[in-house]
Amino acid sequence: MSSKKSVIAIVILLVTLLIVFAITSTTEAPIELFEEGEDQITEDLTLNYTNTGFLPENLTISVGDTVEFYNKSDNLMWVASDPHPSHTDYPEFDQNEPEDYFTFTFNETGEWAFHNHLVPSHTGTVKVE
Ligand SMILES: [Cu+2]
Repeated sequence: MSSKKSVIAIVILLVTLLIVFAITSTTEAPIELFEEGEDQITEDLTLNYTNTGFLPENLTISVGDTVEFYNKSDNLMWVASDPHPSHTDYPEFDQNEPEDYFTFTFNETGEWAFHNHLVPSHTGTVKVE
């Protein structure tokens, strides 16, 4: 009788451990994904061009980071560094033609003001630290 009871006790203990493990693993998994997920990193290095301008208007990144520009507006997007129209502040930081997607890796530290070459009043700044 007592051995049957200890078997039951062990089974209950194992089931309890399984439940605890299941709960901890399901609550920990999303947190881990949120902290290490690529989506969040990508989001920080993304600039969306909208009908009212660039969002966010100012972005701070680390040297060597790649920023992605997405055209979500009804206008054409041609990202280029200031000043308009010569783009001499950071000549490489120039899309050179209108495209709905532009990606640029910032290898120079500084505060780089830019604009949409086709709508120069739409401006932004990428601060590279
Ligand atoms: Cu320009």
